Amino acid sequence: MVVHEEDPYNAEPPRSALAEHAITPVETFYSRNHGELPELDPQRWRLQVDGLVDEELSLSLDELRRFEHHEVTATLQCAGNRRAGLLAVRDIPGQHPWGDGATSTARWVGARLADVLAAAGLRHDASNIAFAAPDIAPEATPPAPYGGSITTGKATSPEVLLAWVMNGEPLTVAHGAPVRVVVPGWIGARSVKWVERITAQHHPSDNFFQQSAYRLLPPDHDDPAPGDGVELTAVALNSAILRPDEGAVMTAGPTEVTGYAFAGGDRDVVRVDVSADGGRTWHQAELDDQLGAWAWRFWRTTLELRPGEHEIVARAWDSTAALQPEHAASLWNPKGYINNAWPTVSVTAEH
Ligand code: MTE
Ligand code: MO
Repeated sequence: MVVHEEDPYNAEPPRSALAEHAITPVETFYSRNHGELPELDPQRWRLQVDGLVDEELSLSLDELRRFEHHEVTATLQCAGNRRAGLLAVRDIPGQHPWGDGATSTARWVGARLADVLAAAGLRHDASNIAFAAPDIAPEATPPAPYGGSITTGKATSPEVLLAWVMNGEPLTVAHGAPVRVVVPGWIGARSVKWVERITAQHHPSDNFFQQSAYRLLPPDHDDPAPGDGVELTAVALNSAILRPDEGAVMTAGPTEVTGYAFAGGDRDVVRVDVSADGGRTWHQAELDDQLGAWAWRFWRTTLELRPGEHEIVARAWDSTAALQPEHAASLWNPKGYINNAWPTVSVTAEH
């Protein structure tokens, strides 16, 4: 793993490791933590459900597991994925320089959040569902527990889970044991780990990570106040080249190029183009089989590389016919979120 910080642990797999499996093994799955990992005792863990509900619930792990089990294959993608490409445009002090690996895909099993909310008698006037966790984030001012919220519309969609299984194994501590929220298609920040409380309310969460972090600010916004900018929800259309790696030196001739593309929200990736000449001419890549509506799509193509230097570029299109933006400079923002510019790698082909 490429470790950006040991404590709290923040790490991403190198491109070559991510490329190996469309379902990312747990040891390879990126880790994004804002505070020290809490070690919760599953026997004593309780999930409180409160706010705009007819009946407050306090569920043990066994009680949660009595709800119907559902499996969803979902990609998580941090809003800071590919931030390194924004740092190359203009520095962003104090933020991890994530490469293309702050995203991974797993098979999650859990109860539907919708079923738990229905059991509590969710009231019709609740517009947002907030999640609270016990880990304390020093970057909040003052230091505060992690949390966030999603709209009730998303929270009651069938893909949103309270998950306790990841790739067939109980969740590990780093990924949120005993139970985390999984919000497919939305930025990773909303998939709250170690969730302990779910609150139905009239407004988004007041938590630092809803009101101050994970918001898109205009480039000249130097001193943001809570609530400024746009709250990030669905993941933007994005892609990365995983093979060959940046700076690779290979023998000239047919060269396999592979990567991922992810559309976020309820959009799908419908086409990926790859260029060997910096974007002057394009070849359509083949898309691997779909893993489900909420997962990335691996793609591949073979380019004929003549001896010399080549700039390989990719670009994805989604089911709304949207295309990724070309340059990171056009989307630079003060916290370095959603860099979904065309990925490029420079390689050298030798005789
Ligand atoms: N939940 C808690 N309680 N604390 C956190 O720091 N990080 C969030 C989210 N859930 C976080 C959290 C962010 S920003 C992301 S991208 C995902 O978890 C990362 O999930 P992972 O570490 O399992 O990959
Ligand atoms: Mo994130």
